[in-house]
Amino acid sequence: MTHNNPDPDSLGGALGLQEFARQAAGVESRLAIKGKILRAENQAMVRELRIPMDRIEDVDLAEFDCFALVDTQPGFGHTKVPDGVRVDIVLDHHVCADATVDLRDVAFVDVRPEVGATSSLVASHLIEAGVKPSAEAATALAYGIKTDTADLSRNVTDLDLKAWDFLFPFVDRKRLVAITNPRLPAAYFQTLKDALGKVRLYDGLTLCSLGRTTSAEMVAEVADMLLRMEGVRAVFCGGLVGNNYHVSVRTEIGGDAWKLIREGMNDQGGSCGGHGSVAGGVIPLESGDARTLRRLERRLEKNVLAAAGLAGSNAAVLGDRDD
Ligand SMILES: [Mn+2]
Repeated sequence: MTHNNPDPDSLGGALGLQEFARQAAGVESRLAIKGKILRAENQAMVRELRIPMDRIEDVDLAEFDCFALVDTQPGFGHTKVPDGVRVDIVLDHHVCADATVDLRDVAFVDVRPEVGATSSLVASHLIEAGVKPSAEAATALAYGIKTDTADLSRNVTDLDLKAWDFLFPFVDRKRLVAITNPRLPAAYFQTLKDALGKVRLYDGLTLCSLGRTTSAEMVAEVADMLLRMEGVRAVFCGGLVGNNYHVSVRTEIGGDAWKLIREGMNDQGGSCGGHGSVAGGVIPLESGDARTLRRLERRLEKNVLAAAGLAGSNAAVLGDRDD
């Protein structure tokens, strides 16, 4: 099982673990998810690689001897381990502030927060076991590494590079390109247009609240995009999906995204996690009405500015061209 609304790294890691179980141990497994596959790229990944998966609620868990969590940990806000299930394996690279995480009863724990992608960590087990991955597993793992490390540019360790070199000869490059460049719905560009109108620029720090939006992935995508602006060293981006306010933080390499999200979300409830220059979190709200949302956004902005040493500064916005 992955975290809710699985991203490429969690899907890649899960597929890699299945490959490991099949080839190194002769064990068949099923991949189960909760939530939806939301980004167009992630949907293309599932389609191109024909990733077989079930909804966790449709799986009869009593039929299984072993339960693994990939790219997440028990107790994380975006992961609900089904009642009565004992977790046997945890493969992850996130740091978490939640005190509820308890790994003492888990038989096999491999959590390495310094590694750029869970997919790299899973690939290292394939390397050690001498497993030659299928094109599907290799492509999924490689795409997981590619997305979590922004093309091997962020949070990269020697292990990520070693995993990439190992996987690349097995990767189906044609399908990898199809996954990386899918067609996008018009609604995507509408969201982008709205987001740009809500950007608040401070000295080296950019905030953007999308208001009500389509998915947590959209929040992450806008955060990634805004970090590319010249002079921007950190981005704090949020958006409401249902009654949950999702936050994505990005910093330039060497920055501490987790510190910024922790201090930004201070006293607002919810949960957050992250590693290096990437962090994400979610704040459950009692109501998703406009007033509640505005008040939350104001408190977050105040916290984030204080955390960045910018308390009291004024925001600039992306205005209309006047020429
Ligand atoms: Mn990951």
